[in-house]
Formats: sequence, C-alpha cells, structure tokens
Amino acid sequence: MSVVPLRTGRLIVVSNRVALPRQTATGGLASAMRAALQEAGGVWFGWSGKIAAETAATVHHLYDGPVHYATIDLSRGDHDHFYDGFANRTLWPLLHYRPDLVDYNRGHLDGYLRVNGIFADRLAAVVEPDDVIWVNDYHLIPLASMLRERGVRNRIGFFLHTPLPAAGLLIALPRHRELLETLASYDLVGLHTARDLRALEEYFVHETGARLRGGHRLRLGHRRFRAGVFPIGIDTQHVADAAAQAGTLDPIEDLRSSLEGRALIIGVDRLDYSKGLPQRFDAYARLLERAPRLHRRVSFLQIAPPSRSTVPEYRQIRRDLERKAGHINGMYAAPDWVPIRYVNKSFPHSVLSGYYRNAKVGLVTPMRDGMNLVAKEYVASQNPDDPGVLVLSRFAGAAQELGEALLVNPADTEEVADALELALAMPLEERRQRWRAMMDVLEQQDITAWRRSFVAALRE
Ligand code: GDG
Repeated sequence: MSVVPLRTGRLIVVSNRVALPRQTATGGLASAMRAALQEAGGVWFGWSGKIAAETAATVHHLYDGPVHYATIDLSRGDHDHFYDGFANRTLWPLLHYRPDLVDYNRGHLDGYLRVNGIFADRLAAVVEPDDVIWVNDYHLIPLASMLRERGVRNRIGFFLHTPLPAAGLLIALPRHRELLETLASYDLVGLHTARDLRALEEYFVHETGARLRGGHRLRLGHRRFRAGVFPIGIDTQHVADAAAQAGTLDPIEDLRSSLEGRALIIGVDRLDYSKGLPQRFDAYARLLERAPRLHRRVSFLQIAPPSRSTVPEYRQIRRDLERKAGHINGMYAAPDWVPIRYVNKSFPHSVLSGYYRNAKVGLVTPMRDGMNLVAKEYVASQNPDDPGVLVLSRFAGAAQELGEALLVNPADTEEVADALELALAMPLEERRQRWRAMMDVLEQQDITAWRRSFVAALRE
C-alpha cells in the first residue's frame, strides 16, 4: 500500500464522500467540509465515488492548494451493503424519524462494519502522532473504535450531520447498542442542536448505563468522551458576494426575464424524502386553490437534483413529484403561465445564489433535517435593501438559530399555505428586520467559526 505523506499535526477530515476539486458538491456535508478545509488546509480522506473490482486496492492522492485528497474506491458489493444498504436504507431513514422505511437486511450491517474496518486499516497506516482526526457522519460511526483497536491514540472527533432521534426511536435500529456504544471511542461527539445532544445523553444514560457528568461529559466503562452542540454554518460572506455579483450571469438574466415581474418562490433540495417535497407541492397547490388572485402572479421554482437514485425509495419519490408537478400545472397553468417549474438538475453555487436573490420567498420545509444549509444560503443571498422571506420548517436544525423566519410544520398544508401568503405580502420594513436578525447569526456562526470551535474543543 502507498503511504500518504502527511505532515505532523494536520487536520485529517474523514467522510464517506469526498468532494474532489471542480466537482459540483450537491450535498451539505461536502459543501461544508470543502469550505472548512480550503481555509484551514489538511487531509480529506474518504470514498472516491468510484466503483472498482476491489475495495481500497490503492489510495488515490490529489493535491490541490492546501488540501490533500486521499481517496479509495469501493467494490460493488461493499457499496451496495455499506452505502446504499446500511447507511442509506437503515441509518438514514431511522435518523430522519422514518422507522417505517428501515431495511433490516443483516448483510447490510456486516458490509457496513467491513467497510469501516477497511477505512480504519488505511487510515491507521498513515496517521502520525500529532494528527487530529475529524470523522463525519453516520456512515462512519464505528470508525474510532476500529482505529483504537489498531492502536491509534490520537484525538478523534465525530460530527453527526443528521438529527439524532430520541432513545425510544433509536432502539429500533438493529443491534443499536453494539453500534452506538462505539461513539464512546471518540474524544468529542458534535451535534447540530441542543435537542440532538439531549437525545444522545438520554440514549447513553438509559440504554448503555453511561454516567453523565457536568459539561456534557460521559463515561462508559473505561472510555470518557464529551458531547457538544456545534451548529454548522455557511461561508456567509462568500455566498453574499456571489449573490450580489450573480445578476449579470446569463442564467440569472434568463430567469428574471422569464418571470415577467411575477413573485418567485424557490426551493432547492437533494431529491430526498426527508426534505418534505410532496408536502411542499401540496401546500403550494393549496395556496393556488385558496388565493385565485395569486394566479399568474407567482411562480414556484423547485430545484431537486437526483440523489441516491439506486435506492428504491428515492426512485419512488421522484415518480410522486413528477405526478404532483404535472397535476398542479395541469390544474392551474395558463398558456402564458406555468405555476410550478420543477427541475431535476444541479447548478453551480454561483448560479444558485443568484436564483435565491431573485426569489421573494425561500421555501425550506424538510420533515426532518440536521441543520439545512439551503435555508442559510437563501438568507445570505438576499439583497439587504429588499430582502425576501424565509419560510422554514420547525424540524430543521436551522430553525433553532433562524427564529425570525416564518416557522412552519411542513406536514400542515394550511399552515404552510398561510405562511406563503404572509411572506408574499410582507411589508419591506418587516422583511428587513427579520432578515437583519438572521444575517447577524449567519455572520457570527459561519463555517469558519464552526470548524474552529469544533477543532478547538477536540484539541482541548
Ligand atoms: C446534510 C444534512 C446538514 C443543492 N442543490 C444544489 C446544490 N445544493 C447544495 C446546497 C447546500 C447543499 O447542497 C445541501 O445542504 P443541506 O444542508 O440543505 O442538506 P443535505 O445535503 O441533506 O446535508 C443537513 C448538512 O448535511 C450539513 O451538516 O445541514 O441537515 O442532511 O449547500 O447549496 N449545490 C449545487 N447545485 C445544486 O443544484 N452546486
């Protein structure tokens, strides 16, 4: 195996997917880690996104600016069990409060543990004594315990990008104790919100018999670890600048001229059942039904790049949305007006921020979401003189910080339709006040602050 030439004391970020330079990163973790590493420098270790005959036969190295990318390929079988299987068909639905969708295939857990073991083998071979290791997300929960088994004594932190449901739900996970107890092998476990932190503590105290001490310190057997709340941010200034400059880009001019003065409502989400898209389409349909005066005066643009399309539930939601969008347009469209523009494509971030800026309403209504960066990007992209309004699900972690948004229950069609009406009619002064309050938060808690606070707590 080739040896990764790491410099001592560097930050090693580990995540399942690595966003290589010049790849469009349509996931929140990839967007965030890219921004974090580009500023701080370090190593980013994970899956290349490629399938090969054998898992991790070689480690691929790529150096770009301050970032050293070290990636491995996965075999078809490991990909299917580890990524599509246990990560995305067992853990993801459970962590997003959908026990009804959990797949209990035992082969998936075996594949998950096997791939985590291979990640640990490759990493253990290259870690140097002063390196700090930052493991990300639900794909890699047992990684620290496997690194410890291989003699790694370094500081290792874990950050969960999804919500963590209460113990009563977590116990629906197959062999939950065996898996979740391995979190105790980290030095620090980070979560987006206080609710997630409470869930973690409750699970450890009630299900594993861990002792909870002050300062969110936990002890399980001989392992001690700390947990904490680290709400992820965005590169606020960069997004704001990109949005301010996007006006002259062709796609933005095209969008604006196509609107012919109509108010734009925008949604941008990976095509995922956690994002509440069918419910959102229903709420928009309800708005059109209730308020004929808005016909021809609004347009809803939903950008939804396909995600995890080899998983059946994701193919199903795509079919549902096509049907709903077709139905809404069939019902309300006029020869010169399309009520809903539904686009299964991804766009460069510069274009997205220009779209956000031209939207009177950002409609962000996940059923559950660890944080939701789109909500933050929408706010950061607004024109301070004439900002739009954010309609945000209470069940997104972002709602804990963005209390000046119009907070809604995404399952309550009438409530979302009410919020849309309110948002479309909101006076300028109120929009400015709400926007300023949210922007203050985003400026303080940006991506740099998030990385610094997590890494500082980990080094402590
Ligand atoms: C997970 C958690 C948590 C989307 N479409 C395009 C595009 N995107 C970018 C957005 C944003 C990111 O993808 C999506 O981030 P979210 O946070 O909204 O959602 P997840 O992907 O589910 O992220 C989430 C996050 O991790 C971080 O911890 O907030 O709760 O589920 O940055 O802009 N990017 C481009 N084109 C697109 O069409 N370039």
